[in-house]
Amino acid sequence: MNANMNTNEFEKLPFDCPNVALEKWIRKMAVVCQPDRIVLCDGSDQEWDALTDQLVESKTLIRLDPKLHPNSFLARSHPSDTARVEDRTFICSLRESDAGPTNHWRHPEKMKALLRDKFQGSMQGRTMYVVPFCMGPIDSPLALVGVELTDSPYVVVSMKIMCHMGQKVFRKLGAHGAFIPCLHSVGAPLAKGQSDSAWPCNDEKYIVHFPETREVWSFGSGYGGNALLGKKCVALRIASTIARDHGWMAEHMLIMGLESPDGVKTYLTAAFPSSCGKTNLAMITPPEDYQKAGWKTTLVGDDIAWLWPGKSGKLHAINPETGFFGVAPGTSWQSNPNAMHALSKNTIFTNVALTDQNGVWWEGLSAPPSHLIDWTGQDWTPQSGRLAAHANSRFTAPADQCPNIDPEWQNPEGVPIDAIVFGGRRPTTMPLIFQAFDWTHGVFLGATQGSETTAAASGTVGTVRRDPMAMLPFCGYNMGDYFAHWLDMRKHIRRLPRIFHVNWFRKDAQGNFLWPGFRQNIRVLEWIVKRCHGRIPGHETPIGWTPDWEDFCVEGLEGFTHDQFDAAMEFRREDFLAEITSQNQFFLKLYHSMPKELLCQHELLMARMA
Ligand code: GTP
Ligand code: SPV
Ligand code: MN
Repeated sequence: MNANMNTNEFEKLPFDCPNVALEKWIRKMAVVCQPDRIVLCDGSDQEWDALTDQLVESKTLIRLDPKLHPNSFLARSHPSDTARVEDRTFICSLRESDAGPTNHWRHPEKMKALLRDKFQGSMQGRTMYVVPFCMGPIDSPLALVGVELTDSPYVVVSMKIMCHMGQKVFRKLGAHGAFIPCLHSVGAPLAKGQSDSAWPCNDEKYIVHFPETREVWSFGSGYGGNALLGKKCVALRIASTIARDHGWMAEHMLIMGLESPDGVKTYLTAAFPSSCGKTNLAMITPPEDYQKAGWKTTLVGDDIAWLWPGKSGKLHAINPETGFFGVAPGTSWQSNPNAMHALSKNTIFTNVALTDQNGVWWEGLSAPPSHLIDWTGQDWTPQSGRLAAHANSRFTAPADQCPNIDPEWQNPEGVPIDAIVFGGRRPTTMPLIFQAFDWTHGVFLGATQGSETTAAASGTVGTVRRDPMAMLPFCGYNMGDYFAHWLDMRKHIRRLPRIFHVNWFRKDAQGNFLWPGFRQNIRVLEWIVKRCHGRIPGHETPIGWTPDWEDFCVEGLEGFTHDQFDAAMEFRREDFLAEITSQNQFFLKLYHSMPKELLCQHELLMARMA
C-alpha cells in the first residue's frame, strides 16, 4: 500500500496495523524521520518487481542480461560505503562494563539523544519502508521477529532474499506479538527537486545496539551488515544477549552436514572470522573420488548458527537466515560450484565488475576479460593495475538455490551437532588440524582464536588479531561474560560436541599455501567425523589431539607427500611461546571478566609447552 503523507502528520498510517505497539512506534519514528511516504512491505514477487524496476530507474541497480543472469542485478556502492564499520559500531548497554572492553560504548540515553538528532528529517524526500522480518524458521521456538524501518529500497529487496519477510511475518506478529524495532536510514534526505545519487549514504555512520531494550538504530550506511539489520545486528549482537539470558547461543558459524559412505550423517558448525572461508566450507563439493566412495555434503547455513540443547541431548542448530551474502572474489566453478549455482538467478551483486555482455566478473572467476566496467563504474582492462571487483564485493542469493541445501535446513528443531570447528587465517604457527582435549580446552581454543584481518571490515588488512569464536565484532555484551556463558553451556548439554581447530591458510617461507584447501578440506572433515564417532585414535600432543599420517587420507591427492603433511601439521615451541604471549595480552584486556577456567587453561598450555 502506498499513500502520500503530509510531513509531520502521521496521525494515521496508510495501512491497517493491528499491532498497537508497532503502530505507535512507526508513527513516532515517522515524526522524527519525516519521510514523504510510508509503505508496508508484503515480501511478494510483485513488490520485488516494482522495487527493482524503481531501483533500475534510479540507477542504483543495473539489470543484468536476463539470459545470463535471470532476474539479477548489479549495485555499485559509494566508494566510502563498502564494508562493515567496526569503529562506528556501538553496544549501548546501561553499564559500560556490560559492553566490555572489546565493544564501543556510549550511555543509551546520550546515544539516543544524539541519534534522534541524526535521524531528524533524515528521510525527507524518501519513502519509509516497513519491513517485518523473522530470523529463523517462522515456527521455530527460537525465531525472532523484527521490524526494520528503512529508507533504502535496496535494503528491502535484499531483506527479501536474506530472511523471512513481509506478509507472513506481519501475520505471525498479530495484535500482541513482540518485535525488535530496527530503525535504518542512509542519512541522505532529499530537498524538493534535488536529484538522488545512485548510492545515497552519509559520511558519518552509527551502527547502534541497545541490548537491554533490544533495539537497533543504524544511520549513514546502505551496505551489508550495516544496513540489513536482521543479520549481524539482530541475529548476532542482539540475539547473543537474548541467548545468554535464555540459555542458548548465537554464533558466527556455518552449519553443514556430512554423510559418510556408511550412511551416517554428521552435522558440524564452524566459526571462522569474516571472509575466512565459511561460505566455501559450508558449500564444499567433495572431490570425485570422495563422491564415488559415497561421501555427501549438505549445507544448512553459511554465516550464523543459533544453538541450544535439543531433545536429543546434543546441541541443535538452526540457520536464522534464508540467503547468502557471500564474498564474490575467489568464487568460481572450480572453487565453489554450489555457490555458482546458488547465484545463477534472482541475485543481487554488489561492487563486482560488469562485462560487455551485461554479465558479472570478479577476480578469481575466470581469465580476465579484455574489457570491463569496474566496481567504481570506470573502464577497466587487465592492464589497469587495479581490482575490477572490490575485495569485499558480494552476492546476495537465496539459500534454497544452493543445490546441496540440507532437507532439514528449515526444520524448526534444527539439526544435531557433533563437532564445533574454530579457525582463522594463520600464515604461521597453527597446524592444519587438531582436536581439543575436552569442552573447556575447546572453549579456550575458541577464546584464543586469531586471524589475519580481511576486507570484510574497513581498516587495515593482513595483521593477526584475536577474534574469539569469530565473534569479536558481533558479541552484544562483555566478551569475558560470553566466555563464561560458553563454559556454562557444558552443564546443559548431555552429549557434548567435540571441538577442533583448523588452519587452511598456513604458508611456507616462499608464501605458498601448505595445504591445497577448498574441496580437499573434506579430508580434514573426514578425520573430524571419524574422531567424533571414536573410529580412529588421535595422537596426544601439548596442543591437543592430532592426526597421524596413517589416519589422515591423502589418497588421490596428487603429489602431497608425507613431508608436506608434516609441514602443514608442524607446531613449533618458539611459535607457540610467541602465540601464548599474544593470547595473554588479549586476556589481560578482559582481565576483570575473564573466567578463571580459561586462565587456568592458559597456564596448563604453558606447562605442557615447557
Ligand atoms: P563472511 O561472509 O565475511 O562472514 O565470510 P566467510 O567466512 O563466509 O568467507 P568466504 O567463505 O566467503 O571466504 C572467502 C575467502 O576465503 C576467499 O578469499 C577464499 O579464497 C578464501 N578461502 C576459502 N576457503 C579456502 C581454503 O580452503 N584455502 C584457502 N587458501 N583460501 C580459502
Ligand atoms: C561478515 O563481515 O562477517 C559478513 C558480511 O558476513 S556483513 O554482513 O557485511 O557483515
Ligand atoms: Mn559473517
